[in-house]
Amino acid sequence: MKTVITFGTFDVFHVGHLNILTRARALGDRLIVGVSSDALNITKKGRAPIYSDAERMQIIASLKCVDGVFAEHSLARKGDYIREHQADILVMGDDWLGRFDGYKTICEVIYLPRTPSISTTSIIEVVKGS
Ligand code: C2G
Repeated sequence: MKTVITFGTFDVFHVGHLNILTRARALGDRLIVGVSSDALNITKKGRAPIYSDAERMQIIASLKCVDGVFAEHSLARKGDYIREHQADILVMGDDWLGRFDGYKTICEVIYLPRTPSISTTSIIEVVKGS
């Protein structure tokens, strides 16, 4: 039984998010997703996400490819989350390439290519401009 773990904000859920989650799940037998909390986003990006963490977790938990979700409160606690969920593989998009190599001592670390031409930021820009 191989457990895959991944992390993200997944704000204004789009097909790029779905693609990485589907591909992450295909690398193992179960997929656990750490959804970053609103407070973490305010620290990390200087603004709250459009959707609250409760809503983002509800969306992610409803996906066929996802077996469990939890709130990610701190970027620095990734090692604890990996151990708590007994993850064998950490998957991240390649915008994070190399950033999590330190966890290779406790699990396999795989970076998957991002889906081109779509992002939460670009969706927000289009909606704002309309
Ligand atoms: N992603 C993707 N293709 C896109 C957009 C996003 O593959 N077009 C991936 C990202 O690479 C990431 C995941 O979807 O692996 C979630 O993206 P974000 O919501 O932007 O997550 P981020 O804010 O980078 O949070 O601990 C790490 C953070 O919580 C990651």
